[in-house]
Amino acid sequence: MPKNKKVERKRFAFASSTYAESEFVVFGVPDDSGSAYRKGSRYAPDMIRSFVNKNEIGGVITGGRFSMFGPGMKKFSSKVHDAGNLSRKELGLVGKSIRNRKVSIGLGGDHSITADILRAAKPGHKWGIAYFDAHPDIVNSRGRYFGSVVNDISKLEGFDPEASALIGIRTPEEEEIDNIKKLGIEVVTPQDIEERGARAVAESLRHILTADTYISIDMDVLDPAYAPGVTEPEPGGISSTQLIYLIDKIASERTFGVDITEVVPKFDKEGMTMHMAYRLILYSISAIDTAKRRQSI
Ligand SMILES: [Mn+2]
Repeated sequence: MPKNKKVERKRFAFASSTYAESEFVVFGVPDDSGSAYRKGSRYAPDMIRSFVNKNEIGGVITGGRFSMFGPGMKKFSSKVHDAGNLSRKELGLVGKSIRNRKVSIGLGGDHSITADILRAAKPGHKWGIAYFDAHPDIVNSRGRYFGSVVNDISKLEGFDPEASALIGIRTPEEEEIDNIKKLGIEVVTPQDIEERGARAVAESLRHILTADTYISIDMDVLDPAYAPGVTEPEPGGISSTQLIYLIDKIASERTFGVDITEVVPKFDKEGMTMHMAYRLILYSISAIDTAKRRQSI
C-alpha cells in the first residue's frame, strides 16, 4: 500500500486532457441511494480509478492524447478528461459538456443516475437509448430508483422509444412486460443473441438506433461469471466478448454519452468486474472515436 495515500489521484491515468480540449469527459457519481439489496456501488468510481492506476493498462500519452488498441486491435487516440466525482445535483456540468459536443462517460453509482444524467443533458429533439441490463428497469408503480430508470427516461423530452433498445434483458416483472409493450421499445434477450448471433443482432440494432443515442450499461447485463461484483447478479447473461462486440458495432458518431453502473467492488473477485468496467470505458471511447473519424473523412 502506498504510504502517502492522500496524494493518490482521483482521476484516471489515461485521462490526460484538459476539459477545454477534451473530446470525452469521464466523471463519477458515487451515489447508490437509488439501489437496494447489495449496496456499495457508491465506492465504484474511485475503486475503479485506483484499480486502473495501480495496474498495467498499456497505451501512451502524447500531447494530452491517449492512444491504445481497442477491440479487433484497432488503434484509437483520444483526448479524455476526468472531471472527478459529481453529486446528482452537479450533473448540469455534464449536460453542458454534451451541449459542447463532448461525449460524456459516466461511472455509477446505481443505475438511477442514468435518468439524472439524461435529465441534466437535455439531449434535444429526438434521441434514444441502448440500454444493456439484466433487468428492464421499467417499473412504473414506483419512480426514481434503479428499477424505474427506463420508465423515468421515457418521460423526458425528445425521447424516442422506437429509436431505443433494451439488450440482455432476462428477469422482467409482470408489470414490466406490460410497460415494454406500451412503450413499444425493442428487447433483445441473451437467448436472441444465442440464436441469431451477435453480428445479426448488431445489424438490426443499427437499424433501430437511428437517432442521437445514449449507451447505458448496467454491469449485471453480463453473466456473473464475467462480472460477479454487481448489485444484483443474474445467471444467464451475455459474455464480455459479446458486450464489447455489440458496443463496438452500435456506437456511432451520434453517440453522445455512455455510462457504466452497478459495480460493487466489495463483491468483486480479483478486480475482474472493475477491470471489465475499465475496458468498457476505453472500448466505448475507441468505438465512438473510430465512428467519428470515419464520418469526418
Ligand atoms: Mn439496471
